Amino acid sequence: MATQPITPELRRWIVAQAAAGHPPDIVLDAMKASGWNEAVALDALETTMKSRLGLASVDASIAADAATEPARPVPGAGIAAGTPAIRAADRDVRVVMAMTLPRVVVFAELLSAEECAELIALARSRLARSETVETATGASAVNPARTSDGMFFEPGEFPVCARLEKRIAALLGWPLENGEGLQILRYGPGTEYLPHYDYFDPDEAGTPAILQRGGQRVGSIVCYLNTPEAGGATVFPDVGLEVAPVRGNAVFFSYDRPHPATRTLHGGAPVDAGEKWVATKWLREGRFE
Ligand code: PD2
Ligand code: ZN
Repeated sequence: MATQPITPELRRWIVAQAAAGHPPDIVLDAMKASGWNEAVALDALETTMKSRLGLASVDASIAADAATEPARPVPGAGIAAGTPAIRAADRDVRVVMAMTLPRVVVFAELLSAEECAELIALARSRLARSETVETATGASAVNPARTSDGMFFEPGEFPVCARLEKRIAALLGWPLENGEGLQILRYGPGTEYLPHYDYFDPDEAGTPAILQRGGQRVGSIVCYLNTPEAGGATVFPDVGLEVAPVRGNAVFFSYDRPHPATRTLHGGAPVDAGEKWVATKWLREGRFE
């Protein structure tokens, strides 16, 4: 197929048509009417819209489907590797690595060793087999994909929770009120969390009820409370990324729409030896109360 350069003027025109609400087939017809070859016009249209959506490297059909969901503002948008340390309320936090698609940032020293131990001690007596929100019904249920034990703290339930929540809010520039309570998970040897998305599937019947409280999840931060003897990485299979679980560190990822185009499929790899403890905080687009 012949390629034709997409001039800034053409790009602006295509984006303006989309912004005015004209569907892609109408824009394509207009381009053909002004002399464009259909295949070349389609290519220009797709390339422009994907790049506009920040989806330049995802498959065209996935990008088109993703565009049916509006992009939402996300936490931590301005964070880049190379920033030496970020003052997050009461603590300096370092950026170990940052990437754009999926949007993932790894932080070092978000928690002190004492804070990790305190969260584990407070959670231990309240552990039960992990439940996840069933989007089909909106209720909590034991999920066979997740073989860890877990519990939730209420937001601000203990001073250590409140301190970490304030720190995360400052680090990511996201309102404290938009955060769910901290979830603590304990994985034993051989246990894992199979790959999943943290957002609520818009096609599931129970999702509208879940969204009434705070709207969609737009970000997750998984904080490592210990360093397992072996295994237990947080994995992003779409992009072959593995994040090592190191006590006090955290992996943050955001998703501006509830769609696989965000490439935020992720899981907890099996723990090969020892235990793995994490504290996960999910961030909603609105107030979670
Ligand atoms: O423990 C993890 O690495 C992990 C992996 C995937 C935690 C979560 N998801 C989660 O809490 O959502
Ligand atoms: Zn998850």
